[in-house]
Amino acid sequence: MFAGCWAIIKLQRHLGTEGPTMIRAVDIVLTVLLAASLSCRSAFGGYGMSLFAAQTSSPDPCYDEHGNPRRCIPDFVNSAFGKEVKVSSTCGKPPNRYCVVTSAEKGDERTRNCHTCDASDPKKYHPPAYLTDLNNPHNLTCWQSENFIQYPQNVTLTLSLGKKFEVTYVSLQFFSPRPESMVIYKSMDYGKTWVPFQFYSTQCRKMYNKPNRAVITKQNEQEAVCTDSHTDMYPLTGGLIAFSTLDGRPSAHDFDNSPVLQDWVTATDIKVIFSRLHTFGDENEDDSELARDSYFYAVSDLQVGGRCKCNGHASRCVKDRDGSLVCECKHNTAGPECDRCKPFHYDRPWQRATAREANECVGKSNHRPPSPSG
Ligand SMILES: [Ca+2]
Repeated sequence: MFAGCWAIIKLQRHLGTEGPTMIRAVDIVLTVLLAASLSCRSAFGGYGMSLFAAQTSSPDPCYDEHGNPRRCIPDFVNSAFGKEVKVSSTCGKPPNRYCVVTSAEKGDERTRNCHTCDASDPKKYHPPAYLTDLNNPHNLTCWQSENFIQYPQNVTLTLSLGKKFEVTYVSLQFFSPRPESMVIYKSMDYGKTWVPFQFYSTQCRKMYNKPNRAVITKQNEQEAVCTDSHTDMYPLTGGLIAFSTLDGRPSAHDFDNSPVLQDWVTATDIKVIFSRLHTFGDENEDDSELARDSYFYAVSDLQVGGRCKCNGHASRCVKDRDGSLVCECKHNTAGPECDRCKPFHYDRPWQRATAREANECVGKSNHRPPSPSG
């Protein structure tokens, strides 16, 4: 019943213990608020509506009270919320039996309760849409894979964010035990190429040819590491995996001046690959069918926490005429990420805004914007 709340508290603890920067501390608080506010957002037509309300009730955050430009950033959001996730395996087509293993504690006797997954019955189906729907702790909805898909055959979840985001964390709340091995990837070019974000495995070297818990230095800040944390089979349900993109990266405290990390957190798409299941070692026994029906992946919530990437030149993202998500650029900038100067404003090279300097684009006839709304 309180599994969802527990997950948020745990996520908060996870992110909080490893020295978040000031910016990220704010993000964590917002993460908690976000979970509470998502229900309101969906009731009022979602993301756009709540931002619209914020926009009309306060002055433009991209300019100060004197009309001078200043850095502005879009709200922290769960950018996965309501988005489609493409998955390589879902139970129920045709209908199949699956068995949930429970035991009060590690070492206790295990019991199996079997059910049916059936794509033709909404009450018994576990579609991918349940990964990114409203996460109601009182009524958890789960995506579930087919039974016993084991290495080298992977199960893949792919999520397109629709534009560039600066990702603070990727989290998965499991209904099944967490995988024995899995990888989180990101793409910066809408899924053409992928780079690993993080590896999780009880055997990093064997599965991914990576050392376990390698130290990140200034020289390899843009490198994915492998860890055996968060890979225990217990808890059998409700386990969380939360990857914080800046955790343990030396330049995180100076993010404004680190193009490497600004690049590292940027993603248009996220992909999660489950490589190996945990088993109790009973899958080859006499009653192996019953045992095999107990092994599958089930996830109740996939979140990608972050901000629409606008390089400090927009306070919100909006849908353009084609329905694509774009930054609402200020400071005489243009482009989907406010990543260039708008025409006739090339007197100074484009730059990302920092906390100290808005770095607005300027033109010959217009060295200050005519009005805050311009
Ligand atoms: Ca769900």
